[in-house]
Amino acid sequence: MTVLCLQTALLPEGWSEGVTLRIDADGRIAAVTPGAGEGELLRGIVLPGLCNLHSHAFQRAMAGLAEVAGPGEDSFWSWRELMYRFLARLGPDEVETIAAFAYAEMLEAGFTAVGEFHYVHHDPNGCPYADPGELSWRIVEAARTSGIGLTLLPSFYAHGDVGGAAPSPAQRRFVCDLELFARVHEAAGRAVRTLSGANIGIAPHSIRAVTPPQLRALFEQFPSGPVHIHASEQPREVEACRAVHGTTPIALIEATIGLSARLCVIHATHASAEERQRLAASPATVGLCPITEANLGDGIFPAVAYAASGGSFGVGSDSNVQIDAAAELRQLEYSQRLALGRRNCLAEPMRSTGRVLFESALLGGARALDRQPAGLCPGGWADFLVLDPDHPALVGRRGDQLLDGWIFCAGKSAVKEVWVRGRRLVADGRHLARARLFARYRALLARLLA
Ligand code: NGQ
Ligand code: ZN
Repeated sequence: MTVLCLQTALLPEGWSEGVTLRIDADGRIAAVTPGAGEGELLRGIVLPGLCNLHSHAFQRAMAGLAEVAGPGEDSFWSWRELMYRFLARLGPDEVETIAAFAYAEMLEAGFTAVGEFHYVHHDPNGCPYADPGELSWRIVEAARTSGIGLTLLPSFYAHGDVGGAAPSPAQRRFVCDLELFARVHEAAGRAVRTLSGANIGIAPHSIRAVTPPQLRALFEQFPSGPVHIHASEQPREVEACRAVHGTTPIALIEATIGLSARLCVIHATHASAEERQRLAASPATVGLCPITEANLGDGIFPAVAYAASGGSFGVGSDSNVQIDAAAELRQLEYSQRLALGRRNCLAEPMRSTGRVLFESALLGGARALDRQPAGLCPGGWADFLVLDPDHPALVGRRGDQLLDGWIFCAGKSAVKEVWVRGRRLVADGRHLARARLFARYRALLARLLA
């Protein structure tokens, strides 16, 4: 049993001082006792760790490399071509090296778990590896090395566009039929079961890559665990869906598998007002990726209207162009301010915007990755971060001002320690294995970009 005394902590019931946290041998919280003051003192501000509900880890290695204007107008679609070209040079070792370092960076930034939307299954020619779970194993090994909590979401991808179009040559690495996918998923499940704190779901990639009958078959074949799907990120997808199916992507998903608590709709940027209402009234979550959506020019999700109707959401770092939990929440709020021309958009009257953003993403992220209960409470994983009480953006602050200072001013520079399943993985803002993971990552990048 580990016993810690948290100087200041955000508990489900609110801010508390001198909290004694008892953690059992597998890293779950056994007891939380506010005011008890027993145990090894952790100086600073303790927050429950956030789930990063949507990552494509390999894209971290191309961060910043798609910021040069092309010959024509750049868009999500031209970025995707560059991303495919970059991906063609990555094999299993490269995927693992990039993911391990990206996960260490996520931990340093305050994310204690990641939902890896994992769609690269085969070699660059589209041939399955000898073990169809090869790349799933690599993601699991990256999570093991870094210590991050993993929700592995093996992705099913069959087509190049809405209506069952053939995949392009660059998409061959993603493609499975239902039978091959079952083998990939089974191997992925075997890998996941070797890792404490890991779970598995499915990720039908999008209604571009998956037909409605395939979506229904997957939902039935895998009757438990999270179901993540990209939808309505770009107007072109919505138009193509209308043309082929006579309806919009999220309505099509609802008609096919319903809007259950298992479902996390990634992006939903261009959801219609009706789809947005129906999502908000359902137990499904929306996975917002505010930094990537800004970077790719996707558009602005109407988060204020969605949250006002009770919708739940979490955040993801998606393309990993930047890895910073606080910055995702800040970008989400700022997108609403820019669109609406007002301030403190996501908070109810007289509440801290940082507090509302943080708690919404905490609960929504845990639901989307099926990692409940969220927050520092008995039965949950002992996953938390410690903000530096001496950071210039935090000094003199109390209560929710600390969250506002972290989210709107400091960002990841204020993250001092991160603990996952009761183990300290980040100290003084640096992952304990950073030097080794970075040496490998740097050598790989030097080779890739030579
Ligand atoms: C992905 N990323 O799966 O990496 C996608 C691009 C696609 C984003 N949607 C591929 N941001 O959607 O076709
Ligand atoms: Zn994505």
